[in-house]
Amino acid sequence: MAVKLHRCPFTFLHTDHDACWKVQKALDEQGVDYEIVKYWAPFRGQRKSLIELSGQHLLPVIELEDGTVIRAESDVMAAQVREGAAS
Ligand SMILES: N[C@@H](CCC(=O)N[C@@H](CS)C(=O)NCC(=O)O)C(=O)O
Repeated sequence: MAVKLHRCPFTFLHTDHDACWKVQKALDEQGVDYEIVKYWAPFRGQRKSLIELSGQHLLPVIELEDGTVIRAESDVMAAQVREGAAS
């Protein structure tokens, strides 16, 4: 199983105002091989599988190959990725 980035469906902003993009950019910079899992459900209550996985409803979430789930403020997640947390 590859690393999975659970994220919102669109990252067209490509700015640091987009929490999902910030983390995806850090994964790209680190050369991490990952799969994207998009959540189309617009409402928090509809993200049942995300809540089951991570215990909360916000994106992004990183799921490591060993099943470890990483969810924190996106700035913190990006820093963790740059420190090698997903490598
Ligand atoms: N401050 C949080 C914001 C996270 C956030 O709002 N993520 C968006 C996707 S980019 C989301 O899940 N929005 C849906 C919602 O608020 O229910 C962070 O930086 O991680």
